[in-house]
Amino acid sequence: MTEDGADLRNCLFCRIVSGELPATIVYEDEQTVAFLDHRPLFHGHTLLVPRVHVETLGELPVSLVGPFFETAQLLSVAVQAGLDAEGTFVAMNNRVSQSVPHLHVHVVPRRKKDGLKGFFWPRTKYKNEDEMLAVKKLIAAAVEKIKSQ
Ligand code: DGP
Repeated sequence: MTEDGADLRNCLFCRIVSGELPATIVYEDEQTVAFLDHRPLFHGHTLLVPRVHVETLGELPVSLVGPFFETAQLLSVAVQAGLDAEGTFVAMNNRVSQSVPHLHVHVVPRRKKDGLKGFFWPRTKYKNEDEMLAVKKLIAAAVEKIKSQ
């Protein structure tokens, strides 16, 4: 564990936060980083993580809960606006069904009749890096717009 609370040896998302591994980052601030899920439910599916390494919401220091969910709130508006969606699904697995043991909130753009039913969700792909970058720009622009209002 580093002084900043990162687990660079074992944790995939700590390595993304540190910049050691690539990711398409849509937003970052002092306490949080948000990047595109590489196997999205829909384009724009974003993962929000705290910079410190904790596995579950229950382990997040109380002082970080506010900043963390303020970013989740921002992204719930920005992902919807950026992808011109009708709503969002905001969710978090804690241990069960959690495939990466670093706390993360999923922010997924939703539209009526988009096919998401129950928890057997089909995944899509980005065609290439450019397509992923274009989606990143939509969300980043929406974040900037919202923050300047
Ligand atoms: P969960 O199953 O709730 O723990 O969600 C983990 C998500 O993380 C899953 O939707 C796929 C995503 N994911 C896993 N590895 C990587 C990665 O290396 N890069 C990116 N961008 N996303 C990842």
